[in-house]
Amino acid sequence: MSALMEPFTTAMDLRTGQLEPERNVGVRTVGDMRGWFLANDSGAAESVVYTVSTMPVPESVVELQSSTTRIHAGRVGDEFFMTKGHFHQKRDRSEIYMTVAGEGVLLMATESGEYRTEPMRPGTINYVPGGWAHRSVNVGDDDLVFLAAYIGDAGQDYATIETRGFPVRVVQSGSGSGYAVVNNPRYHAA
Ligand code: PAN
Ligand code: ZN
Repeated sequence: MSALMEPFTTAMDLRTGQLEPERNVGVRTVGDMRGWFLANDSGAAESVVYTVSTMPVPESVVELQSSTTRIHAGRVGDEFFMTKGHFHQKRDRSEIYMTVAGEGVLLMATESGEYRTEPMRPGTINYVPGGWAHRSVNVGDDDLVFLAAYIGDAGQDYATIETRGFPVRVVQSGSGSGYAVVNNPRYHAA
């Protein structure tokens, strides 16, 4: 029998989402996300859209993966900064998001093109059932920070979203931090 994992603790600053110790960080820039936004980016390709800090846990069904995501405030064209979004590789694997800071929209969609939006603000706990692709969008003026916890062997399938997109986009509307959910002209249904 293999050795048990060592327990470990991470401290999160509840105002900023900063982790101590910091965990394995992935960075997505505007340049990395070319083609994911509808507009061609006119801004700096090296601008950071979001970072993801992932806990060091094996990708096994008996474990719980978790990560902290920080989406900066900004837009490409009229579209707010957002995560790429994905289905889980194992489609039936579910997930929980808890928002720590900022204001966002959690966009979810099924393979058949149904979609839902749910609010994200400090203290909200969103449940993402199996079968729903999920993308988070920062519609506020500050960083959107949230903790995600998911079944360890879920895996992330980005290719399906890269090919088909989400049925809708979350765009700026009016002045300030108003937003609207509009059809995505590039969406390809399954
Ligand atoms: C989250 C996401 C994270 C970044 O941990 O992976 O917010 O979004 P993308 O993975 O779409 O770039 C999650 O949903 N994990 O399954
Ligand atoms: Zn996920």
